[in-house]
Amino acid sequence: MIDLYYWPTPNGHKIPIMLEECGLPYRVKPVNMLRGEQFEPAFLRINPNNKIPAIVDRDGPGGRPMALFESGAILQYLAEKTGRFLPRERRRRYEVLQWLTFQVANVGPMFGQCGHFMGYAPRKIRYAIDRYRNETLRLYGVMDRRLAQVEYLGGDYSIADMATWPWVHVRWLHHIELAEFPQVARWYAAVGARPAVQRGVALLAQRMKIGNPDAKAREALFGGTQLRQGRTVVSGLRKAAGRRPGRAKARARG
Ligand SMILES: N[C@@H](CCC(=O)N[C@@H](CS)C(=O)NCC(=O)O)C(=O)O
Repeated sequence: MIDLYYWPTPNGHKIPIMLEECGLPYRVKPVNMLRGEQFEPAFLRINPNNKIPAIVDRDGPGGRPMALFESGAILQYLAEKTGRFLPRERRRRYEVLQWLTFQVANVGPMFGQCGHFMGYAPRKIRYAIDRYRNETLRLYGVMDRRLAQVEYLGGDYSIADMATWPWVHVRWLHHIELAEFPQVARWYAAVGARPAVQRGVALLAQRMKIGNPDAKAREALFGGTQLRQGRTVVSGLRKAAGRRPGRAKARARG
């Protein structure tokens, strides 16, 4: 049995999609990140980075429980556990891992910042919007050219597609028109037609509140609770910005 620490967001969706594809038994442990549940000590012991998704595989390696965070690592773990959606042959395996890494290192962070500055930021900052939306458009171009050569990102359908599809699913947040990216549109429809993908993305869908955070959600996601996970608070950063770099660093450490 796998415990899935989850909230219905693009990063969250990846894991139930894979669990459904593999037919692995799992139980959902909702972590309401709009109410700060990602900061509860019990969850921080599973993911010290206070983010969903995370899993605890009760039947981990050696028959002992295994806790895991970071969606890319979880997808790889589940693929190795089941022998599915990640080829064994090294050349094909690394092709998939390369596109999985492309998602976690590029698509997630850039689309995420694009959505943040376009939809969530209290002030609309032109430079930030242009920077992240242009990066988002550039990454759509990369995917479109790749998908003109192959059917799925990693060659055959794989964990790379499961990681990327949920981010294209919320493209309305980034004002993306799929008609401009015909190969991505073809791939998006093919992946979205899979029953396991539909079941995965439907998990807790009624609690999904992307793009419209209330005051409590803003505090949990972007406010003081986040900053208190580190050692420096915003006012400290403001003060430090006026000091010479060496001193500011020393003070932040001290
Ligand atoms: N690199 C991480 C990103 C996870 C992530 O950003 N999760 C977001 C939801 S999409 C989250 O839990 N945010 C809550 C917070 O930052 O406190 C992964 O791929 O698992």
